[in-house]
Amino acid sequence: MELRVRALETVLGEKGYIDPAALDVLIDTYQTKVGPRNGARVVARAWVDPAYKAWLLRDATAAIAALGYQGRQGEHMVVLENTPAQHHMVVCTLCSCYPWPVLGLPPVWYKSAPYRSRVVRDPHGVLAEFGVTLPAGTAIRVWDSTSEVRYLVLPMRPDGTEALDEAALAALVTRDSMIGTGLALAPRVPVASSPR
Ligand SMILES: [Co+2]
Repeated sequence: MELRVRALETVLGEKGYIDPAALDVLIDTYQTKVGPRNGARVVARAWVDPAYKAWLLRDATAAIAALGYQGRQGEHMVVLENTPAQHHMVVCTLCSCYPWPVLGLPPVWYKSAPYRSRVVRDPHGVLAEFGVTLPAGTAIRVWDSTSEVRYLVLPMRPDGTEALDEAALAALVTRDSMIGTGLALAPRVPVASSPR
């Protein structure tokens, strides 16, 4: 595959259809600038700022763009808020539609046929395979991405994070927690505080 891509790139370059410098910029963008850290910053902001969260749930595309994240595959964003009663999971049953500006490129399993077919039929089972068990009263809703609408899950803020600032909160937000196949991480608490 790598050789075929290289051959194709060479041919397209020689014919003048692509600019190798532009290609380098694109590759660098997706390797270093676009990724799940962007989405994590969006989630952390929503956790600390109720007005931002309301905006995010009302008009995700604009609220996310306000933090500087926009572009291809993120033109029409919808944010789904997880609550104790409702857990959201995202899939693209047709192919691999995914919100690039906030999550980067999709993981291999997201594109795999087993995930795409099974998460619809058995979301609890798929979630268990990711090591996540939800409380009995939590319903799961699965959202199918389309070529137009891309979803970002707003995971629940973990308990014991009241003292954390936005950057520390963002570090708890995993890629999977924003797809719905994971939860935000619990904060690392000090083992014991020293006597005063
Ligand atoms: Co797709």
